[in-house]
Amino acid sequence: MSNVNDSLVEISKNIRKNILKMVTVSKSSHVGSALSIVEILVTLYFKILNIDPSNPKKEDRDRFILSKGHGCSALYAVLALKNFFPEEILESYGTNGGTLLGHATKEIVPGVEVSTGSLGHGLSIGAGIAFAGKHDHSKYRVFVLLSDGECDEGSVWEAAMFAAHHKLDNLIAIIDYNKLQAFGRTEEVNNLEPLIDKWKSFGWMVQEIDGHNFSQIIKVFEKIPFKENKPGIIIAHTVKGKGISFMENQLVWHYKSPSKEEMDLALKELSLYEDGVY
Ligand SMILES: Cc1ncc(C[n+]2csc(CCOP(=O)(O)OP(=O)(O)O)c2C)c(N)n1
Repeated sequence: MSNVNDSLVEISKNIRKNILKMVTVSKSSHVGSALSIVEILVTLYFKILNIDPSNPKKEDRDRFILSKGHGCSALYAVLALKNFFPEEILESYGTNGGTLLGHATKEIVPGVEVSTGSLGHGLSIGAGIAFAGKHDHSKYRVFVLLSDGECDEGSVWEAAMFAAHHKLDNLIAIIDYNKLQAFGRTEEVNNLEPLIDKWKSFGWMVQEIDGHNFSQIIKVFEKIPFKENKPGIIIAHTVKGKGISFMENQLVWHYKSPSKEEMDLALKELSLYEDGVY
């Protein structure tokens, strides 16, 4: 493994630690959803996106939209580590009077481009921003991270048609394909397969990766645009609850929040447990 990947692995461990603490202290849901997207977010924010934490509204910045807004504890942890705001603010996540709410919220959280949480809207908003970018001859790119369950929404496919029609090769969607939703397996709730063929038939250039493998993630992002005049989509195979053995692929961790003991156990697995630090 290269040095670059080593440092991304270290950053990811830190992000997982912060996610676990945030959801435990606030007794909130969606820990599995957040753990599923850590490597994708870390690669984007620490290697790929053209962004400046000291100037979050910089005109030519790349735009990132977390369409699966319920996974925002991961985004907040990444934004804090990237110095968009002080790490201490993470402690207020999901608490009364705090600024970090349980779904991604713009304006009050520096670095969050779009408020999300109601699933199925991020791609439409991203397509609109990408369309505006083309119109203005801007160089920025728009990245939208969706969940698999979100693809049940008709609005996703409306945006898919719009983006292909308008040749938005500055738009890149990523599907966090962890195969679990809130109440069941994706294939049982509403089977998405053949997912790759569906996106291809909508006029998108499709790439498929392991969404926890840094080499694959970096490589695919470096290929953008996948093809001139076509929007790109990355189907990232992931594991809900990734990194914590007793949370991996377990539906219960969509809604359940960890107890203090479960958090300690999880931090021990990450080798980041510090007795008494909570
Ligand atoms: C429009 C809409 N309907 C329902 C919900 C409630 N909800 C929150 S998360 C979720 C599904 C979770 O599964 P998935 O979208 O695949 O995301 P994951 O947590 O696996 O990343 C649902 C139905 C919502 N947030 N928005």
